[in-house]
Amino acid sequence: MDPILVENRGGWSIVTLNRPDRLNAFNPDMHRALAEALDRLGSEEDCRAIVLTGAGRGFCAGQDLEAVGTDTELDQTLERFYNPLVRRIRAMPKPVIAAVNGVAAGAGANIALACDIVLAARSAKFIQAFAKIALVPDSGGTWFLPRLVGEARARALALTGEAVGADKAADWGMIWKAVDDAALPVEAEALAAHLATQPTAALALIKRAFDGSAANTLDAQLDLERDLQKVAGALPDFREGVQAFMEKRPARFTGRPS
Ligand code: T3D
Repeated sequence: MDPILVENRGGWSIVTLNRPDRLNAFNPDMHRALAEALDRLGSEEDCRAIVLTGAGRGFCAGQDLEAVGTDTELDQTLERFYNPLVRRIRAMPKPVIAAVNGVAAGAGANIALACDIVLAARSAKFIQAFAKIALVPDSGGTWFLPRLVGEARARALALTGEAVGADKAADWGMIWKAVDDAALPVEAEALAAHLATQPTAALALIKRAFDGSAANTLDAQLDLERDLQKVAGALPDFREGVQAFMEKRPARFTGRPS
């Protein structure tokens, strides 16, 4: 069974973590297949948005604890697999939507949070499961969580490993939206299909602006916005967007950088 399924939906693609009997926990094969798929989709001009979801009843249960065995050099797994995965998602020059169809635990939760927009089925849960096995939240969890939900909630979630349901996650600002379970694929597809018609190169610049803001002072961020706006202003989609507005018609964006 392929650990990762990739389907081209015409303008956007859906990537499915596919080890449902292990709640899509990561092993090295799944990591390698996901990296290969994301690298390919990242450079495909015709793919203008990506949906990441899980097969079966879970989204992802993090590291496959059978595969890790008694390995004590866990830093190597992070260095080889998880950290490049989070960096790949953040640097992807197009929107990445997590469609969290079920439980997202450990690194699985934080990989969802690394995505640009997180939709979750109402029955899904987010669990910082690390402390329960005497580990530290990884895959960016200690960076994403305090920024999303604030220090108090982030610390408590990491220290207790308490599950957060999708509705509460949305109320807390951890994710974009909780939707009825049956509606998740439809909502995720509609969002991806919409984003695939938008000015992709400009969306990539927006991602860069937000990534920069995390470490920047207001002054530095103003400079970054100025620099990115210079690039955006030279995009053919900017000309098309303005022209479409003036002509009172929908814009026909190519998404291309030139
Ligand atoms: O470098 C490194 O390697 C360190 C990196 C660490 C990154 C991490 O992600 S550490 C955190 C690892 N993940 C966990 O600790 C979560 C473990 N799983 C759970 O706590 C529970 O499975 C869930 C809360 C996610 C879901 O519970 P539930 O009751 O809905 O399902 P279940 O019955 O526990 O799981 C269903 C099956 O999936 C079960 O197999 P079975 O009994 O049907 O044959 C279970 O063993 C398997 N499974 C679930 N999670 C994992 C897993 N198998 C391997 N690894 C898992 N992480």
